[in-house]
Amino acid sequence: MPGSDVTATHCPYCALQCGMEIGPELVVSPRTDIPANASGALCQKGWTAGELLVNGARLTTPLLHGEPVEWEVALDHVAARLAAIRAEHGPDAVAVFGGGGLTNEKAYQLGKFARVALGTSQIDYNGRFCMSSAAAASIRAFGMDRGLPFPVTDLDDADVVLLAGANVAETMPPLVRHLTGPRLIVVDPRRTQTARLAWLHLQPTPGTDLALALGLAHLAVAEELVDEAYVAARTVGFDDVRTSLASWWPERVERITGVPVHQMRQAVRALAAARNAYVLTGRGAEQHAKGTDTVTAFINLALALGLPGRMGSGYGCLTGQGNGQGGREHGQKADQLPGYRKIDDPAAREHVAAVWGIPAADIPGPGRSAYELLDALGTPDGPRALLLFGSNPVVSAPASEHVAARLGALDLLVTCDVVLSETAALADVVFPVTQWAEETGTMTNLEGRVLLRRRAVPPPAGVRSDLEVIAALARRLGPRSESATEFAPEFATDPAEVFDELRRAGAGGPADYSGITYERIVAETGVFWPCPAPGHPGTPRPFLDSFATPDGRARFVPVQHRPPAEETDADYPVHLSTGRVLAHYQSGAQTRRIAPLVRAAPEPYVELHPDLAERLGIAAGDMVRVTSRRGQSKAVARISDAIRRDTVFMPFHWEGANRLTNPALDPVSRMPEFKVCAVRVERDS
Ligand SMILES: Nc1nc2c(c(=O)[nH]1)N[C@H]1C(S)=C(S)[C@@H](COP(=O)(O)OP(=O)(O)OC[C@H]3O[C@@H](n4cnc5c(=O)[nH]c(N)nc54)[C@H](O)[C@@H]3O)O[C@H]1N2
Ligand SMILES: Nc1nc2c(c(=O)[nH]1)N[C@H]1C(S)=C(S)[C@@H](COP(=O)(O)OP(=O)(O)OC[C@H]3O[C@@H](n4cnc5c(=O)[nH]c(N)nc54)[C@H](O)[C@@H]3O)O[C@H]1N2
Ligand code: SF4
Ligand SMILES: [Mo]
Repeated sequence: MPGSDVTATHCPYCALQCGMEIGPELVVSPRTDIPANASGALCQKGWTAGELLVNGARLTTPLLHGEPVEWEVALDHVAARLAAIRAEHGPDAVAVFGGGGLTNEKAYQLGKFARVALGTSQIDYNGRFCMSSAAAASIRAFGMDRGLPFPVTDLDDADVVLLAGANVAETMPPLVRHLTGPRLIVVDPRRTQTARLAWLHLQPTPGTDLALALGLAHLAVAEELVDEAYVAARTVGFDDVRTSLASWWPERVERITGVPVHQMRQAVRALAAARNAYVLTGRGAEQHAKGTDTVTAFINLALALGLPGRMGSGYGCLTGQGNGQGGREHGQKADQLPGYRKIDDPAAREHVAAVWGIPAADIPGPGRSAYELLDALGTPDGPRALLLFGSNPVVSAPASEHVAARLGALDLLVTCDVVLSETAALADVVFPVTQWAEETGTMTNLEGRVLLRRRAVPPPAGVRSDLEVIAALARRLGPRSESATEFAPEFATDPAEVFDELRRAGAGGPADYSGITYERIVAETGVFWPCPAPGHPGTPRPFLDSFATPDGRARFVPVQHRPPAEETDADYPVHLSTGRVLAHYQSGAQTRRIAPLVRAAPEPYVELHPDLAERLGIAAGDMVRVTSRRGQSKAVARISDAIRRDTVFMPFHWEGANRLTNPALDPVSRMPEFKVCAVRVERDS
């Protein structure tokens, strides 16, 4: 147990939410009581996380047009501008953008702030860029979206795990310790660190996973590997899917994906022969304009093999951000109310409105999705003001130059951040806020385990918490003139108080936290939702008895392959894919300010195959110009035979990669196509 000068908390970064202790001098060490990293592992980012707390780049004073000002001046200015914009253009002229790194308490409060204090329908968050396609597919198939509907430690005992588009050796290194037993099948256009650990590496052309999953399912049917008893007992809709698979014979799939038929056969046979097997998807398969259908095709495969809802087997999505799971449950999403309820469900509106103390009619309807919201900023019908909490879209949104231009067209841009990110640098007002170990709050990790991230150090003088900023603005805005209520609802600033309200607002919804308390989280090393009552043990494996559909059965949904939104042609002959490296996190706002991480990964680069490089006259270390229909970006050439000849790869942790990416959206999830577009690659002479 940690001594009094050591605080048990969790990592500031990814969805694994490794347990860590922060000791004197801000030394970070792994906890051994949190199952995800009980082996004592942390990644490079985790080990160096203490530097976030002492970093010289930290903001400690509000900025108004780039100049330091007093808090009251900045808050008064923002509230007055918001009130004026709302009075002139209506409540939807003010928009809110949140993030999956925010605690549950903040995500909840942000949703309430938008609907109650601002009265706007225009709120969404960066989770649309992350796992929204997998969430949509899981809801369609299982009636509920809990990324992994099982503890990560279940993976330890698997015989076979298929990882489609996830490079966990770089994105969640401690997870690899749960994957050393099983045979790994990795689907990735690059021979990544993860693919190097694999028993079988399938290396498709980017944007063809849907065809691949259909081909694998076709083979399962053709080779009579379908678990007919499971399909009959636990699912509906298989006949239509069986029919829809008929045209996806393996030779055709090989032509589309480039994956040899014999490798597809090996993969399906291994999965079917295993006693315990998992199909897991990451962003590589999901961040496409057909991501929802792609995940659906992988779920269909898993269902045909009888995996989901059985002890020791299953389908799961590897959620990414620190609170990627909880961030999508409590109402910062355009179409959602707390408890993972639908905003257009009359019963949900009544329940939440009662907790908020307003009439249900006062809750605005669903608004625009993240990219559509950014795209509408400053247009005649779009929002004129944006409040941004915990995201850096100038670096992380697709078609980022266009997004920066839209941000520039606003009458008012306000950000809350810990550093002056590229987006904060464009803002009219920046509020400096507390971060992870300076405040307490709950995070729900990729397993659906609700964790307590505790305050370990006092915040620097001058900063306030996101909750305090929200409360201060709400107080200044007062009651809405167009609302039926006369009083201004309260916005608590104590995380524990907000959590209690969140539990009430979400009670009865799919993501029911009402039985979870801070005390229980500590005593039980986390509690899995749903946990609908104080005495309820929590639900590590929600689908063992039945799925969350009305009849308890999983749904097979027929889907068909289609090409990427943008195909290569004579002008843009190469596929670009994007993703992550070990040392940096997301837009890099935090990690590009930490010296050891910058040493490990100092600059943006383009990875290309030696044959492609030779054809283009490019040598290792050359400056390369990459051009798409959206824009141009320069980066250093890295030559590697780990990537396909028809594809180049760029990490998106620096401004640049997203100038190129295609904002084509998935029709269901509204997820942009980050993982494939067409580019031209030239040596920068
Ligand atoms: N180091 C680090 N770790 C992180 C993060 C970070 O920024 N840095 N972010 C966190 C977050 S928010 C997330 S969402 C997760 C993401 O975790 P991952 O999904 O593992 O990360 P990515 O690198 O985006 O994508 C994974 C792989 O998809 C491959 N890929 C590209 N195109 C395709 C395709 O068309 N099909 C297939 N099958 N694969 C393709 C890429 O080559 C890449 O190796 O990581 C989390 N952990
Ligand atoms: N090309 C390409 N683009 C991508 C992806 C890709 O694979 N390829 N992946 C997408 C994915 S999966 C994701 S999740 C997004 C993420 O991209 P972003 O949404 O930009 O995420 P971060 O870089 O984590 O931004 C978080 C910001 O919040 C700040 N911050 C940290 N803690 C707090 C806090 O407590 N409160 C507040 N107010 N601020 C805080 C940080 O300093 C940082 O500026 O990028 C997406 N963009
Ligand atoms: S794997 Fe994720 S949670 Fe664990 S130390 Fe690294 S960034 Fe932190
Ligand atoms: Mo993400």
